[in-house]
Amino acid sequence: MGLIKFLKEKFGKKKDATTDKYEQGMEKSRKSFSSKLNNLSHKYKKVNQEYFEEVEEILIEADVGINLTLKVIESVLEKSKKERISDPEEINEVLMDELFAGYMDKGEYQNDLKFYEDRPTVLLVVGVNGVGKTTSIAKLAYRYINQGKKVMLAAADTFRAGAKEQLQTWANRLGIEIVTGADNADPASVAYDAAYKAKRENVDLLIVDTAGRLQTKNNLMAELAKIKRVISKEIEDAPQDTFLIIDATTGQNGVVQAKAFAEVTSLTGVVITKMDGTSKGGIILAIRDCLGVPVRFIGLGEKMDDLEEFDLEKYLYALCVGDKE
Ligand SMILES: Nc1nc2c(ncn2[C@@H]2O[C@H](COP(=O)(O)OP(=O)(O)OP(=O)(O)O)[C@@H](O)[C@H]2O)c(=O)[nH]1
Ligand SMILES: [Mg+2]
Repeated sequence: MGLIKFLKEKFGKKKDATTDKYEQGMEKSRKSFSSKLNNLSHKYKKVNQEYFEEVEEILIEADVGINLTLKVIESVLEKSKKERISDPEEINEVLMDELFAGYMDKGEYQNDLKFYEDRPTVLLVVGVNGVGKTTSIAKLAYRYINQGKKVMLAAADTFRAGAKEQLQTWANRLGIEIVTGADNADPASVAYDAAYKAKRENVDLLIVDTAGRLQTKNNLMAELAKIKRVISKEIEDAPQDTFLIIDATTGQNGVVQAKAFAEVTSLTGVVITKMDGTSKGGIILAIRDCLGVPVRFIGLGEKMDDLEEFDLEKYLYALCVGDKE
């Protein structure tokens, strides 16, 4: 059974709350992507060179990225020849299979954070300004508070005016502790204080916000390395995770940012925000293809509970199949 059929069977009949959220949040992407593919399969009776060229265009327009697009088209072409498939709808099934395989081939992944009995989990959050860093930190904190975890925040972005206050507001709203420093203080000193405190107060999760000044690559690299070093002095193996926040509406620019950050520090995951605000939902596949790093969570709206653990099947369902108009 092809992937589209499988997804229809799995999610089409009885939908859980998260599938519903994916469907609603990705409405713009779906309208653009799946309606274009559908139109194409009505336009052509049999696939030919032009058909594949049009599919290529659709994938690129959806921000799947040129590399992955070319790879996927090549495998679809190969399969269509080998298995003598000429029906456009069947070809679209093969296309979906290839997109799915392209993500999975990059290796095993677990999206949810891991917690430890004997020490806090520390999550370092990086990303340029305006991408939804603060909101995503608040959403992640909210998620784990609801799971009964003790969460603490650290405002290690001491550079940008107002960053501390913004995070403080969220900490107050969520009723959790936050560690801050003076304006322009060494971010590593804030991170160290927070790690020290988190360990002694038996915190389950410490989320550290950082300044994302990509324009000074070497400084950023040194700053993040120092933050990681001081945290690991207090807490073994910490930070266990480093998430990069990427705004889906920035398209290929987001992919460029991701590459740049991957050069300055090792990332364990990406959070894609504002998926609800773009019609180019393919960026998730492009990021995974370029970095190999999994997309761990996606932002599907502005509300606190509009952050979902990334699920490849639900994502592809919402992108290509879902029936919500
Ligand atoms: N629709 C939508 N809006 C989002 C999402 N995530 C964040 N936003 C909005 O994006 C805007 C910027 O979010 P912030 O969290 O302040 O971004 P930031 O990266 O912390 O920004 P600076 O601290 O100013 O650099 C806010 O208006 C958020 O409500 C999302 O998943 N969907
Ligand atoms: Mg912010």
